[in-house]
Amino acid sequence: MDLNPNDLVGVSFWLVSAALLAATAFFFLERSNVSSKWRTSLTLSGLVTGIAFWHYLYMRGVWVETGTSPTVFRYIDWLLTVPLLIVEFYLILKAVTNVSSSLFYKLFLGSLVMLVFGYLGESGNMGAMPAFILSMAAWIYIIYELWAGEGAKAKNASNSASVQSAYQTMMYIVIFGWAVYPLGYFFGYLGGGADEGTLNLIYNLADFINKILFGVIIWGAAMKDSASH
Ligand SMILES: *C/C=C(C)/C=C/C=C(C)/C=C/C1=C(C)CCCC1(C)C
Repeated sequence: MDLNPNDLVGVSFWLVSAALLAATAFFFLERSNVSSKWRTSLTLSGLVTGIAFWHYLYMRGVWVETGTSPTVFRYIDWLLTVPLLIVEFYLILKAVTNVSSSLFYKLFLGSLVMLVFGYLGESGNMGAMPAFILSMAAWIYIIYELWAGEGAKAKNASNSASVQSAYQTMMYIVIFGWAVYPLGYFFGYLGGGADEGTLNLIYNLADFINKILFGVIIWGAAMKDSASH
């Protein structure tokens, strides 16, 4: 099916797909411009945008053909990319300081709990409200670990200004950039309001920030740190 030029939501799926593909190429190509300890972080960023690109092709198809939300594809995408994004905190800290592997498990499990309850709520396998509360609790737990828990302690103990500033910006993305999704869930399922087109437009913009910009911040820290050694 052709893309209707008046279909803003469809066009946003196309634009974000193209940006995700370009970002994937960028992160993999830039691996050779940073020191070796940063390469895994860039690989992960490239995997996140690559996985999302693949899902966007299908999500755009669902939207263009049916005009409905591609919820299942979105959740499969989140299930793969969100744990990878959150593990980036562990990796950038590990590049410059000693950090216990328990931080890795806490962030990883926290993100899984957040998404599983979100899906149970959206798919109708669980009440929308209890699922929302449990998912919110997991997200708040992640923020706590990053802001004041083990992640914050490791960040403060590291002597790398580039990692500290990247960590800070990434944490704000997890707080403000990620807040778009629970707001969407809230208005979509509990507040009884937002139409599917608006919701998808907002989700697509949020994905651009939370997947591409997030990787670009890590790339910036990696370039700075690599140049100073
Ligand atoms: C690339 C995709 C990203 C970063 C997706 C992030 C998704 C979330 C932070 C979703 C969070 C939710 C809650 C905190 C409560 C309601 C249910 C969710 C799953 C929408």
